[in-house]
Amino acid sequence: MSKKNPEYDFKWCPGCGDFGVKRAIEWAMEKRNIALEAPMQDTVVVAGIGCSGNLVHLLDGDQPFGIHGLHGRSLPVAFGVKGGNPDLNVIVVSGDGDFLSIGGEHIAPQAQRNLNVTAVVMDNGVYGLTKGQSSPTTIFGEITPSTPYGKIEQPLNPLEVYLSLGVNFVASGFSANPRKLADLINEAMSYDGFSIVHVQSPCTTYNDTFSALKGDVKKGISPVAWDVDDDYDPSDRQKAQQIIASGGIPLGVIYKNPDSVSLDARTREMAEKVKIGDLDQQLNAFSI
Ligand SMILES: Cc1ncc(C[n+]2csc(CCOP(=O)(O)OP(=O)(O)O)c2C)c(N)n1
Ligand code: SF4
Ligand SMILES: [Mg+2]
Repeated sequence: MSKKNPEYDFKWCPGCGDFGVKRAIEWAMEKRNIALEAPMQDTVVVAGIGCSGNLVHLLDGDQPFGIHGLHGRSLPVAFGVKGGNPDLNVIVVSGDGDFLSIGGEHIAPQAQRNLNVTAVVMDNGVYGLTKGQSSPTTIFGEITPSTPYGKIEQPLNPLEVYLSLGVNFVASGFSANPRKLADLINEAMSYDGFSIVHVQSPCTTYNDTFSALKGDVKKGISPVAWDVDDDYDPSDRQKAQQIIASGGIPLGVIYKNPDSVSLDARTREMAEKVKIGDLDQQLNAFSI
C-alpha cells in the first residue's frame, strides 16, 4: 500500500539494528527517486516474515508500495512484481532466516536470471520474531532456545554463498552506520542486475553483537567488522573471494560485475526478435 496501515502496531525493541537499516533504506529510496525523477509510488518494497520484514510497515515519510508476503518467498514475489512491470524499482527486505534458511533455494535462480532487484538482508544471527532460535548465521556452539546444548552446525558465510551462486553485486554493511549503508543500498539500486546488500543488524534482545562488531577498546575487544580499503577494486571476482576469506566481516562493496546484463535488458532484446504471426500461424504452432 502507498498508505501506512494505522492498525499494524508492530514495534522493534529499543536499540534493534533494524532501525538503522530502515533509515538507510529511506535515504536510499529518496536519493534514487530524485535521480530517476520518479514518484515514490514507482518503488515496491517486498518483505519477508520476521522482525526485519516488518520494516515495510514502519517506513516513515513518503510511502512506497509494500508487500508483506510469505516467510522465505520474498524473491519469488519480487520476481512476479518485476515481471508484471519491469519499470518498477523493487527492493526486497529480508532476515537471515528468511533469506538464507527457508528462502535459500531462491537466491541461485534469481542470480542466474540477473533479476534487476536489490535485496537488503538484515542479519542478526537469530530468528528474532520467533524468540531467538538459531539461524544459518548463528555461530557454532551458541546456546539458543533451539540449540540448548550449543549449535552443532557451522555457520555459513553469506558473502561467500552469494558470490559462489553468481550474484553480480554483493555489498556488506552495518546498521550502526546508516549513512554509509544508505550509500551502499543506493549503489545497489543503481546497478543493472541482481544486487544484495547484506547488513549486520544486531538483535538487542536475543543476540546483541554490537560491541563484538564495533570492538571495545576499554574491554580490549578488537572489532569483527572492518572497512575495505578505499582503493579496493570490487570488479575483480578473485579479489572479492580473497577479501571474504580473509576473516572478520568486510564492509563495503565486495563484488560488482562490470559486465552485468540484467534480465530486463535480455527480455527487451528477445522481445524485439519475437515475430507475432496471424491467428492461424499461432494455432498451428501448437498443433502436433
Ligand atoms: C512457512 C513458515 N515457517 C515458519 C514461520 C515462523 N517464522 C516466522 S519469522 C521466522 C524467523 C525469522 O527469522 P529471520 O528471517 O532471521 O528474521 P528476524 O526476525 O530475525 O528479523 C519464522 C521461523 C512462518 N511464519 N512461516
Ligand atoms: S527481537 Fe531482536 S530483531 Fe526483533 S525487534 Fe527485538 S531486537 Fe529487533
Ligand atoms: Mg534474523
